[in-house]
Amino acid sequence: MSSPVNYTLTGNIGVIRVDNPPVNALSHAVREGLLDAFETAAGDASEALLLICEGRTFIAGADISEFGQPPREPFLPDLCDRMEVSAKLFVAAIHGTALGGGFEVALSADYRCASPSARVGLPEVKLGLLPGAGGTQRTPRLAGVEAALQLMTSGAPIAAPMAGETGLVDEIIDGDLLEGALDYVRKLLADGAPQRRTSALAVPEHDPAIFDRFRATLAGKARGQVAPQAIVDCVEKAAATPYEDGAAYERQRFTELMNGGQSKALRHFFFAERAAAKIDDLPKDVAVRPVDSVAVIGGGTMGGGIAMTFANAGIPVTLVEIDDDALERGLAIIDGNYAGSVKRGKLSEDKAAACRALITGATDYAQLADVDLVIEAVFEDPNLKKEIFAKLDAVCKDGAILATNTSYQDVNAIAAATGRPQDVLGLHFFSPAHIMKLLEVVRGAATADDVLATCMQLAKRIRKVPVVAGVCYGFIGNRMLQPYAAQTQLLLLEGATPEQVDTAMEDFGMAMGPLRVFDLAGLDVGYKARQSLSDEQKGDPGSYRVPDQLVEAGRLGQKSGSGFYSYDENRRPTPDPEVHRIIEAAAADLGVERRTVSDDEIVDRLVGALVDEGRKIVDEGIAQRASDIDVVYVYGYGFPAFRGGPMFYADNQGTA
Ligand code: 3H9
Repeated sequence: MSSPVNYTLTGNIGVIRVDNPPVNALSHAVREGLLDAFETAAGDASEALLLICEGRTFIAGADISEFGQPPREPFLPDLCDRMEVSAKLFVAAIHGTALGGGFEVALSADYRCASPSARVGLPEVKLGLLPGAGGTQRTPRLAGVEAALQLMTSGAPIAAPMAGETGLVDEIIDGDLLEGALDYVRKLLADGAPQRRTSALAVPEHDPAIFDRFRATLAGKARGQVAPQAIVDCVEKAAATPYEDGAAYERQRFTELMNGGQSKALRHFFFAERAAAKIDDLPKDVAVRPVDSVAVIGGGTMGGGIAMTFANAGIPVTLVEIDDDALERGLAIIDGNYAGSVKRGKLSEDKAAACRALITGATDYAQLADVDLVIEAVFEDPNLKKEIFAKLDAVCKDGAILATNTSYQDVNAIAAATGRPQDVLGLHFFSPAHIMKLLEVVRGAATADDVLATCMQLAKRIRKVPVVAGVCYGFIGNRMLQPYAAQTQLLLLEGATPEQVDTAMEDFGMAMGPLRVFDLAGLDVGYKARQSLSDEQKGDPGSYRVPDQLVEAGRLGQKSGSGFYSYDENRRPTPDPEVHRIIEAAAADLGVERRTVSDDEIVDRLVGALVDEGRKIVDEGIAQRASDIDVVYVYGYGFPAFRGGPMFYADNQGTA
């Protein structure tokens, strides 16, 4: 088999090319190929070496699919050390993304040049790891302690020009990268540029208190995660000891993390996210429909967020409301959201203005005659939705995709309101829609393959993570929420308090405890939904008695200043004795004897409720695979990624 690494001489420059699609990951064969190239170069006429990659990117990291298997030499840290001591000037030329081990290879070069569009980063923390091939030791030597900590603990890549400012990249090359990089190497040789071993540089001056500052911030921001704290330890070591000692320490901590549960879970999640984008029974060659214009029906919080999502991806959007007043209100919410993004530094003023300019309003369905995709986002009234779809059927062009953002309703019944059910599907966004990454793509019984394929591809364009769901009440995520919510209420009756349940779940890693979530969403939403259900449909009275009584007492959640908690003007919750009394009275009334409930029981029963429903969802074919459920819960419901999602978590608890 031919090597994925090729070495040729171009004049006096030895050019090493890595060609290992799709992302040039550092598989065993690539590591061997790189070592061979360096050995060959050591004995030939080359005066300098240039490392460059074929395809869409520079090396995007170690090969994650090899993790967990017996390691095979050459090991990456040794390879980086070997490359760094090359007797010949060594330059890396970066395009696409130089990530993780890939960027660590580049850090072992004497100099780095990059295309202006390239990005560099050390995202290992997102896999529950730390940069394990010298990255924690070399990065602070080049960029300083603070920039290094920022880069590695966030895992977010930075643009090459910014990397240039921090000293991680030496030269930005416009135009053809190979030609430009060869010229750069020739210039370095002509100038007599010295070899510059990153590991031999001193770590720049810094405030020693910075390490504890990062530790404290990360204890909040990355609650419960071990890798970010280990990264801080390694950088502190880099600042305090010679490179060799720091590198040995990094190796030890990397191995600990690699063998730990959090990294296993996060690696599972990495592949789960990518598997979710694949639809098993869809032919590979389905041609997708062009989507160059979108309409959103309904300018409420959800519709506005959806409109922003498309505009932010450069796709023009028409926002449709019933009259001018409603339209004005909808557009004003969008204006407010963009102003907020600018204020928080998430968007530049120019970018926000350009995105906002892509959103126009309409009150007349006739204006939707030419759009490629319509997303209905009005409130959950099945008859209204059907009416809207019948109207869309009458005005939209042939081939337009008609989607509903319903959270619960029957997508097949909505599709049946049109004469083209093959063009109809659900696109279920999560609130706030312009921020949350999850998109449930609900496949109706008649949804055409190309409609589905188009929406899966479109999801990536609008930077969402799509998961396919079949039609059932609540699809994947909200269907699982029902037994979770019911179990939460039973725990309260049996003896837990709202604050105990929330704290136990937040300590487990949930972004927010269930009762705080219910208060945020508004307790009246569920209350209203329950009014149309029979007693049998409502299920165990214990699962809704307390929330019903809270609503009847005017406690609707955050918006009314009280729900399961009392809220101050900054919406900060405090436990409320009145709620405890309501719970105790409901328990007495239902004949439930209260007892001490442990935190472990809370976690077991709540996660267990999710998993049990998740299993049914997979068995019924509503989800394609268990790992899709993990993706839904992490991206849509704040389940901790470092536990891999509910299904992975359950798999790792043993059969019992
Ligand atoms: C590391 O480097 C540790 C070292 O510090 C120390 C070692 C001792 N390995 O995401 P995409 C696959 S840790 C194996 O859809 P995009 C991916 O599964 C690593 N496979 O493309 C998918 O396969 P499939 C640090 C990988 O264009 C296909 O490539 N590096 C790897 O949207 C396309 O991926 C990272 O964490 C890999 N490293 O995004 C970077 N990367 O088609 C992880 C990708 O069968 N990668 N695949 O589903 C990424 O962030 C994105 O893939 C990237 C491209 C931005 C590069």
